[in-house]
Formats: sequence, structure tokens, C-alpha cells
Amino acid sequence: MSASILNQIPENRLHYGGRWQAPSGSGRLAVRSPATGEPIATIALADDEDVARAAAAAQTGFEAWSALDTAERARHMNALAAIMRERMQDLAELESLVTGRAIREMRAQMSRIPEWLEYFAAIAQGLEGEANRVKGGLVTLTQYEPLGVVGLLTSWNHPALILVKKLSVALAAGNACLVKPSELAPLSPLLIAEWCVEAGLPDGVVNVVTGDGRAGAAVCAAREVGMVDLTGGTATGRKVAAVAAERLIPCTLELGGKAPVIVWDDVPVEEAAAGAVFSAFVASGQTCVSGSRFLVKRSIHDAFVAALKARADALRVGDPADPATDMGPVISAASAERCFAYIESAKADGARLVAGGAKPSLPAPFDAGHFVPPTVFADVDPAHRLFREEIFGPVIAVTPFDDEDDAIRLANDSPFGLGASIWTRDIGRAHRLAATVRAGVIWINDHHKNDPRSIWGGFGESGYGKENGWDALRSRMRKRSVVIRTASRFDDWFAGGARYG
Ligand code: TXE
Repeated sequence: MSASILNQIPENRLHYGGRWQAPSGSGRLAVRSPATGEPIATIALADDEDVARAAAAAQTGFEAWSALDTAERARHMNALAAIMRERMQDLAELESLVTGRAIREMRAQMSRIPEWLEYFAAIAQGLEGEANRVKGGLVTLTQYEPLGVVGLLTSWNHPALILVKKLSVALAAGNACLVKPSELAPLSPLLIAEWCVEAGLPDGVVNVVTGDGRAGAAVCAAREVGMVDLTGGTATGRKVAAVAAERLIPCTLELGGKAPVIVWDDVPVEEAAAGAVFSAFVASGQTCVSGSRFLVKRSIHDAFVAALKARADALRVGDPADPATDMGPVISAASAERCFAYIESAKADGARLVAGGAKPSLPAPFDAGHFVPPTVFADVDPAHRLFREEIFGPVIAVTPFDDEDDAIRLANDSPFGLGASIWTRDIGRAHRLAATVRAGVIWINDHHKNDPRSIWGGFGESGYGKENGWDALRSRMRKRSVVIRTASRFDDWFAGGARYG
């Protein structure tokens, strides 16, 4: 990494009102490399006073930003996209360092993120209201307007991607943003706030306060915040939704998942296994749509498990900065411990360990990292914890099924409903399953693929609200109607005016 990128992020500073700001208190937190445990930087833990100041700055930013025409806003957003595209290698290295995700993945991901800014900058210019002539000599106009300051609470698994997705739509809608990134991965959000200033966005349009859940709660409570957009765990989602309900402000929640992957016997086994490892082990299994419950037609079950084992065993686990590495560590010691606890519970429940299971032995300094190998269990029963609970790591379950009803029953045996994939060559079956599996994002013969146009969001305990597409843009705005009398004469009701209905 060009050393300069870390130097561009001063330690223990928040970023609001268009500049780096000293925190009011002395709370600090170390950001550590998940691959080695070594400290990378320290950040400030924002307190209520810091969040109040940042929210006030965001309100000022909103007044400037919302006064601009959509075309002017688009120019600034495109300038930000250009900065990101130019610096994407550095950004990918920073993301890899902080999250432990393999550099190959982060390069691929960073190359896509400017598209979200460009897409939303473009479609916001095509957002048109309506005008209708209605009875009574009236014309009704519908008009969109921004919500104000939007609170963005983001997670650590894709720190830049998730932030840019949320920023793009909020900014295109004319809102200002008050961002609280995950305390585990706050560096790229701070840097992006500085790049927003460089791109010419008015001061206060994008503001970042670092800290833990308390700072996130203060963002939700801030008077200026008119909507909250969270990516995080289901427990956090419930708390945020409760505050939003109390304040009567909208919120959108992108929460956990336990994605089923249905594999039919008409798909070549090698293709199904390649799709399976991709769905399960990208990001070390730490995405909300990671394939985690593999439901496999009994007739190919054994061949599929053998092919999956071969591919899982062949993945190169180690230094995330090495372009040859397939999989890095998980985010934290607590996360690794949780994965190993699930491995033990699966063994105790009687599931059959097929691949992985033990901490990989790696040379220093990676021996101190939070590595969990790609781990596959077969003979997993729907009653096992491994089948039911979100692990958020590279530990997956394989369960056989006999027919379509069986596959659907197993797939829907979960409180979550975010991602799912269906692997079959039979187009009728693919559509039948897609219509019946309870998930907000369904892939057929693929997984993970994402685009600014494809709406994204879950059902049930995976949350509600959408990212991407027109649905997301409209939901970050409010719409109202303006009713205009065009009739030349006011219909005087109390003087016997016309009765309707
Ligand atoms: O998320 P948290 P974490 C899931 C996954 C993971 C679990 C916990 O299961 O193991 O969530 O991950 C802020 N009011 N996902 O700890 O705690 C918090 O500081 C307001 C799924 O990272 O939910 C952070 O900025 N904000 C997910 C953000 O909310 C609060 C991706 C998310 O933190 C808050 C990551 C509060 N009371 C984890 N408490 C996905 N959908 O992909 C915390 N925060």
C-alpha cells in the first residue's frame, strides 16, 4: 500500500462540517489487523456532544445540498466517483488491511463502487413528478423532496461498498448524511468523507462520527436525523427500529441471513461445487447473503459433497495482502471463537465434518490472526444449531432433500429471508422455486452478484426496506401532492356550491 493512504487519515479525529475535528472526550479504540492482531490505528469514540455537533453540521450541509439542482448534485457525485476510481488500488489495500479480506476480492469490489455514485446521480435526474387534471377544475401535482439528514449505520464486512451504496442513494435524493461506521472498520469511511470535500460537496453534506454502538444510538436519537439506514445484526436492527418507531421516522434495515442454496441433480456437479464455494467462502463467509445451508438432491449428494470438499481443501488461506490468497481471517477473535464453537456444536449434534474444522497453522505474524478454515459439515439436520443460526463465518451445512416440496420446506425453515440461490437447468423448476423460497434476493445458477439496478433487501428477521434501484431512491425521499384550482371561480360551499359523491 502506498504508505500515504494511512497518513491521510489522522488518528483520533472525527470528520464533520467538511473537516477533521477533535473529539470532545478522551475515549479511544484501537483498530487491529484481523490477520495479525497488530494495531493499525486508533480512533476516537464519539460521545453525545460530538454526535450533536456533527448532526448540526449535517443540517447545515443539508440546507446547502438540497438547494442545488439534481444536475449540480450529480456533477459532485460524479467527481467523487472519479476520485474513487483513480485511487481504487489504495482503497482496496486499505480495505484488505482493516477487514482481513483477500486483496483479490477487495480489488474486484472497489472497481465496482463508483458505479453506485454514477447510477444514482443519473437516475435522480430522471425522477419526475406527475400532474393530473382531476374533477372539480383542479390539477394535482406530485413532488418529491429529500428527507433531511439520513443516519447511516454501517458494518465492517464491506466498509466502503456498503457506505457508498447508502451514500449514493441518500445524496442523489438530496439528503445530507451522518455516518457511524463499524468500530472494527472505520478507516475507509473517514477517508471517503475527506474525498467528498475534495470532490466539491458542500461542507457538512457527508459527516462521519466514529465509535461503538453508543455513538450509533446517539445518531438515531439526533433531532436532525429524519431517517436511519442500517446494515448490521438483527439484534441491532430491533433496537434501531424501536427508536425510529418512537421518533416516527422511517428506517431501512439490512440485517442477518442464513441463505439456502438449492442444488438440483441436473447441474454438473463440478459447476455446483464451484458455485457453492464461491457462495460460501467469499469474504470468509462474512456476508449477509453467504451460502450457508446447502440443500442437495439426494441422487447427487455424495458426489457433490466430495467435489465441495476437494474445492474447500484447496482454498489458500493466509496473508490477505498476497494476491494468491483465496481467503483471509474472520474479523475478530470473538468471531473466530464463535465459528469454532459452532464447529464443536455441530460435532456434538452428530453432523459429519467433511472439510476444515481446525485452526490453520500459519507462519508468524499470521499465527496471531483470526483464521478459520473453510469448513463443511454434511448430514446436518434442520434441528441442529448449524442449520438454524447465523454463523457469519466460513462454516457451512449440507443437507439432502428428495423432492421439490422437501427442498422448499427446508429452504423456508428459517426466520431469515435475505439471499437464496437455486441451481437447476429446468427453467420451470427454477421459477417455481424462486416464487416459493422466502428471500428478498434470489439468484438462479449464480450467487452474490449485485448491481446498482438490482434491488436488495430482505424479509422476516433479515429486515425491511431496499437498497439499489428506483425503490431505494424513492424511499430516501418523501412525496407530496399539491392541489391547484384551475377553475375560474371558487365553488363556494356555504353558498350552495356543488355536492360531490
Ligand atoms: O453488527 P452490529 P456487528 C451480523 C452478523 C454479525 C452481527 C454483529 O451476524 O455477527 O451482525 O456484527 C452500530 N444503535 N452482521 O457487531 O453490532 C454498530 O456500531 C445504533 C450482518 O458488526 O449490528 C455498527 O456501526 N447503532 C451484517 C452497526 O450498528 C448501533 C453485516 C452494525 O453493528 C447500535 C455485519 C445501537 N443500539 C454484521 N448497536 C449484514 N447485514 O451484512 C450497534 N450499532
